[in-house]
Amino acid sequence: MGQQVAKLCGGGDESVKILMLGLDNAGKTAILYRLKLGDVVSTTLTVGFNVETVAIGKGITLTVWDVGGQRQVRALWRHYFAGTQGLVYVVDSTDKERLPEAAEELFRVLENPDMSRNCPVVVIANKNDKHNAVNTSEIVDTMNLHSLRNRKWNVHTSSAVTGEGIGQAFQELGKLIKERK
Ligand SMILES: Nc1nc2c(ncn2[C@@H]2O[C@H](COP(=O)(O)OP(=O)(O)O)[C@@H](O)[C@H]2O)c(=O)[nH]1
Ligand SMILES: [Mg+2]
Repeated sequence: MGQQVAKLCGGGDESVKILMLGLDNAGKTAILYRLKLGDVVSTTLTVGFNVETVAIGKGITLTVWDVGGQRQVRALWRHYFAGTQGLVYVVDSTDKERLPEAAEELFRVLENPDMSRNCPVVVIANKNDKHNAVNTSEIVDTMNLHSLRNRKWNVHTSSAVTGEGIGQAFQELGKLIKERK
């Protein structure tokens, strides 16, 4: 799936930076392994800030970390935001209670001046294999995603357990990145 993602998101001559963020336990690491991209390099820069990075094909990097919690590590975010072409925001769609917190953190990321206004967002409603997963319209409403004006965004369901929906979510991101160019 890695090669497919590389093709979708551009790559080749220019470098493409994609971020995958979300609250802890949303399923980011599981999605990363599902993509079978090769080596996942983990770096802990400071307590509570564990960054995972993988190279997808030529010139494309996918960088992952947990948002939420520790305020002091947010100062480190800006370093990763500059030049980001696509954001994948993973939510646990069975954790209804934390959807408002997930939304708050997403909006905080998008408000950061180092995060380009052009950067499209694909929200992944993960854990869709579970019976108590809420549907995408409930996620859109609860997270108030319609307020994301002037930015390309979309929501896709996925399961990192079955693999369902992950390819489509990255396909959508690739499409939004290309539309923006
Ligand atoms: N049923 C189900 N469990 C999942 C899914 N994705 C992740 N998990 C589980 O949820 C937990 C947190 O996943 P992880 O990838 O570590 O979340 P992260 O903190 O966002 O990196 C783990 O126990 C995973 O096995 C999914 O799509 N379906
Ligand atoms: Mg993780």
